[in-house]
Amino acid sequence: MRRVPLPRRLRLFFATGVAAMLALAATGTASAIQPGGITDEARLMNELFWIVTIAGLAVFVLVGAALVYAMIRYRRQGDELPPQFHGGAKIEAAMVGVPVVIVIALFTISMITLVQIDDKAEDDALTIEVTGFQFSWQFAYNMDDLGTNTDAAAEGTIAIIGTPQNDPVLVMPVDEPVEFLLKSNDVIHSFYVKDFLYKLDLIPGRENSFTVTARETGDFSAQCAELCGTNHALMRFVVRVVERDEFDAWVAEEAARQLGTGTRVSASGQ
Ligand SMILES: [Cu+2]
Repeated sequence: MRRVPLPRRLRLFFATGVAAMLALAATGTASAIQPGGITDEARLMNELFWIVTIAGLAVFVLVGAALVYAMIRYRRQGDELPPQFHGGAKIEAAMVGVPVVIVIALFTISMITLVQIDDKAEDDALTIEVTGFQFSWQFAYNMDDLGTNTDAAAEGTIAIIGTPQNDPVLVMPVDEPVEFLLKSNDVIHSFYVKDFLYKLDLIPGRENSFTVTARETGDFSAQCAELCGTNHALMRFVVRVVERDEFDAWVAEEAARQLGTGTRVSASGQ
């Protein structure tokens, strides 16, 4: 068998390496363009993403470098059989030990992040009851459960009900924990707000909940992320994060409009 000369093998190797690096860079750029999220929870998840990505890249570079070194340094030098040996306690221990340490570290960091993200809101936090239906959303606010500034004696519920033609707007205050209670009366939907870096299913017969603290105001587009029927694609909505006083003014306005006439809007009705 004729040996392929080293320069050509090296060229092949580097071409493959450059292609792999370009592919990686493209992925990296896509992630860099992807916003890190607007909630405390999203930022924690984003941090975890970068920790895992950088750890993965470090392993890739170290293993790649060791591979290149071994390929060049120990390439076939001639027809003489190199020294043969069996086993290597130190190397074997390192090859088992290092990955175990990395896996334990990543598991621990992930668990800590998971627990922080799953942290439930205090009872006095604003609760928004989200009901998904074919094919839009209802967002209901109990007047006695509005977070800061709540009048515990207030009665009634205000609700924003969307239609497939008219995307509903979910209004929430910035800088305070908001709890979402997710329900469905028909099929499984999924509450997905890209800028929360989070989605959670709405399952008939059960109540899912999660809590976020938004840190940026603005309008953020969101949608159902579970194929739920013909008009699934029309199940969009907008999350509008506003300052607390703007939220209070909005609630007052909706309450006057929806409750002032004596018509009580039921949270469970569609
Ligand atoms: Cu849906």
